[in-house]
Amino acid sequence: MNTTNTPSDRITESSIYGSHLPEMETIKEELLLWIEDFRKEITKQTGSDPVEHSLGRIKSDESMRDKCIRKGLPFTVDSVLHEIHDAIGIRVVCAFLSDVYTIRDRIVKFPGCSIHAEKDYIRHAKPNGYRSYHLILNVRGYFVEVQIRTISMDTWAALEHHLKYKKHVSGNDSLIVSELKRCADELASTDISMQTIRDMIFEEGDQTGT
Ligand code: 0O2
Repeated sequence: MNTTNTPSDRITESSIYGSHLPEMETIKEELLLWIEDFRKEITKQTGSDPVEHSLGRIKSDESMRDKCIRKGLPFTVDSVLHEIHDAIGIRVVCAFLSDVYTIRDRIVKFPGCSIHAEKDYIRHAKPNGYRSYHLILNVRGYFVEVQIRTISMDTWAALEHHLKYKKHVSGNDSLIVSELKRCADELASTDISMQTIRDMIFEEGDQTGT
């Protein structure tokens, strides 16, 4: 038995992703760097940072196991890499609505990536009020789920996750469901107002040459 494993060997051995894990980590880091470089570039050009924060994660074995059970899949490398598309996850949180689409346009230009699926839950919010822009990319044979959203959308998703996501909410909980939806819609309306204010400030700046 080999007792001289490196830390990365040990992670590899204990994970469902096995020997795929180092490449998955590399893809995650490269994508985050791609976003970070763009962020710096835009901030330099316009003085306005399009990204509030970004983060990446490899879905834990525990979450993956739960997801396989939920989807009726066996907990195998094939399931987690091919049937499930968010083993690698990136989330980008933007200040303004228009930034979400600016970031989307940058991300899809990541060298060697192709778009497997794209869901605009901002223009087409989920019935419960969830909003976010989702991209499923294929990068060097691995799926990556990218979620791009505003601070308001992120706040709602985090709070809703705490409250009920993945827990059964029955018809008797319709008040909870409708209250959550109301909060999501109010935040969405605030996002539109904040975007309008930003556009007014920028237009004014343009007119005065500042
Ligand atoms: P998590 O947060 O990773 O533990 P999928 O379930 O991914 O195979 P589906 O249903 O088409 O396929 O995915 P969808 O609806 O695009 O959602 C994928 C992810 O978006 C979820 O991953 C959540 O992170 C987030 N999401 C979607 N709907 C909601 C929602 O109503 N509330 C919140 N808070 N997040 C949501 P996971 O793996 O389900 O969960």
